Amino acid sequence: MLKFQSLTRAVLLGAGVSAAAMSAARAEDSSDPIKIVMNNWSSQVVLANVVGQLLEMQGRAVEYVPSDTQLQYTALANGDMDFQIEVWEGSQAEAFDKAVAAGALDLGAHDAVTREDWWYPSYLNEVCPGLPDWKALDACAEKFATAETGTKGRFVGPPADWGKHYSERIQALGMNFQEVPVGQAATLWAELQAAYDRKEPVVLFNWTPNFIEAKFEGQFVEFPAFDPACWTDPKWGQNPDAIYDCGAPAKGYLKKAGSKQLAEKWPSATEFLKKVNLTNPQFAAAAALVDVDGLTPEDAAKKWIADNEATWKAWMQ
Ligand code: TMO
Repeated sequence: MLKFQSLTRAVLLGAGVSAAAMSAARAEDSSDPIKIVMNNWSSQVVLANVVGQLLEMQGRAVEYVPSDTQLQYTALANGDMDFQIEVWEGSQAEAFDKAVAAGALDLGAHDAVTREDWWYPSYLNEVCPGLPDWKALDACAEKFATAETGTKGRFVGPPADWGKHYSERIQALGMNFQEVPVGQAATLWAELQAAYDRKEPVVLFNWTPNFIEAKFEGQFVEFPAFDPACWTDPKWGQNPDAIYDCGAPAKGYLKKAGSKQLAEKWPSATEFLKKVNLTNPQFAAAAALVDVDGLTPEDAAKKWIADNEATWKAWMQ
């Protein structure tokens, strides 16, 4: 512990952060632990640990709290949890907006640009002519059929708590597909790997930034372009009686969120957390440390901190 603290001090002094400035900043803040939300995909878990370890280096207390992707926003609005490093527009915008209206904090956007949607390996471009258009995929549905889905194509969907509306989309667009959700992210990648090795049809939920792009060649399916009205106004889009008849945002934001009490109890930590800002390659690299290299989230965070010193030093100024 002593060794860790003196190491920490050396790192911060090396980062050009004076010891006096650090303790003055901490003095304003509560000594209660800042509760950091943990979800169930790799970049989020690693970067939650990165932020937690950086806060600890500054002498602050943190606690990691696992949470459901949608329910976390009620917890942030209530002050039961304090910080979320990854707010994805494509899956969480609705729940996030409600939380902000109820008092949670929008702590700003990362530089990263995101997309979350149906995705397939590029070798299928020859199997289903017209891809990546969704109509071409739909016309090719029977190639994706399994015993489980009968004559319908199987779409390997995300875990239920990720806030997607794919069964509704299938219905709204009248597609000949059925969503089969996985229980956890690792199953998505196992399904992809198994099909990829045999060049078999597979269409699954994926997102960017992710480690996938460094390992597999593939593309997102192009659905009718997203418009916010698609999520709220049935009349919008090609199905006049249904919402969700569109794709997810193709250039979605990735934001950070805080509780209201974050700014009240830890004003100086809040200033630091507002400065946290990551790029697409940095998110992808965080995921790869777990999904490719097999590190634990804690060790992945240590490695990420070692590999990205210039980035986090800038947040500490
Ligand atoms: C929120 N996620 C990155 C899993 O789509």
